[in-house]
Amino acid sequence: MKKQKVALITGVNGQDGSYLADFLLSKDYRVVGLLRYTASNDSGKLANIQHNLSNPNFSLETGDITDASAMWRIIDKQRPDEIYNLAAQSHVGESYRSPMSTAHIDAIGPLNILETIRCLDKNIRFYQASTSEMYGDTPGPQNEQALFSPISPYACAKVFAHNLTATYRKSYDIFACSGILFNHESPRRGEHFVTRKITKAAANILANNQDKLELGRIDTRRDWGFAGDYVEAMWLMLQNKEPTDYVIGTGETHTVKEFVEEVFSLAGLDINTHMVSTETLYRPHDVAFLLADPTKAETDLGWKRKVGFKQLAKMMFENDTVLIKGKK
Ligand code: F7E
Repeated sequence: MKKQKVALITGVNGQDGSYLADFLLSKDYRVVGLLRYTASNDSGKLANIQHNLSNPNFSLETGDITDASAMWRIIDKQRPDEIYNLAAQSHVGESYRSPMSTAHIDAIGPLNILETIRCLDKNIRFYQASTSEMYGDTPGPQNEQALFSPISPYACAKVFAHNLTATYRKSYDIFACSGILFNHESPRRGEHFVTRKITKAAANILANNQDKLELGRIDTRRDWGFAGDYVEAMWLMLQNKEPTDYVIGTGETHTVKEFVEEVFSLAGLDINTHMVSTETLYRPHDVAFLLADPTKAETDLGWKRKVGFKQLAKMMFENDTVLIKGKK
């Protein structure tokens, strides 16, 4: 009988972690999710994984990726075949306010995991969540050869982790790769990211809970895809013959304003009446233009996004409409 594969997912309760858990469980993996310990019994933090809690192939460990001893203890106990490092302080704006904790979580966290793999079992395959933010001011379209030019503490920490992953691959022959994922969204997206803020506000305005959506810059461009599509790419990278890094995105770019227009047209709302852009929400420096060139992933992995921009906006807006109606 074929041995059941074991995957450890850090950040399992986040958007990507929860979609990846669903995906791997559907492939008959035993999935171990890592959660950061909190003394409060906040049920909200389990919302994205609630539906898997009774699955015998799903279990949770508590620990923090910034704690090397905790990572050693958990990896030694679980002996996973694959580790997906999705835990992060992932809010770019917040990284300006909390640069040190961002560096600890996003740079030292992956180092702790890679060191454990190196010392304990070099057969464990490792996936690092890299990001299009690393390109900063580099003009698009961005592919694997484009220059990293980070302009936020978040992006600086992610570049460190990205380079470290390649270093462990080259120096120690560890199957370690990074997915350079462009923005990816879903109904499970955190409410502080711009797409979810927009879809939630539109639903709230329709329900008379809110009058205006306040945003920062609306002229920045992002390549937005569906998170559910992107977790498959993570898995494909670890099933590859050779480890290497891949850009994952849609190959389409839109401004924040275009996302608002798309959602507001679904809601029948007037952008001039219900949206305002205020400088107080601007970042010290914002990435202006992101556009993925995912040719390498499409060619090597046979991966392609399924959900497009309009479908994504609709899916998220409809979900928030249902959620807000349910709260009334
Ligand atoms: O901002 C602008 C903001 O926070 C998108 C993370 O997952 O993707 C994400 O990073 C744009 C920026 O995503 C608001 O200034 C305007 O230009 O949704 P976001 P992000 O910064 O692109 C990458 C790939 C990651 O790796 C990150 O972890 O929207 N914007 N007004 C706003 N953004 C927010 N959050 N809130 C606003 O009110």
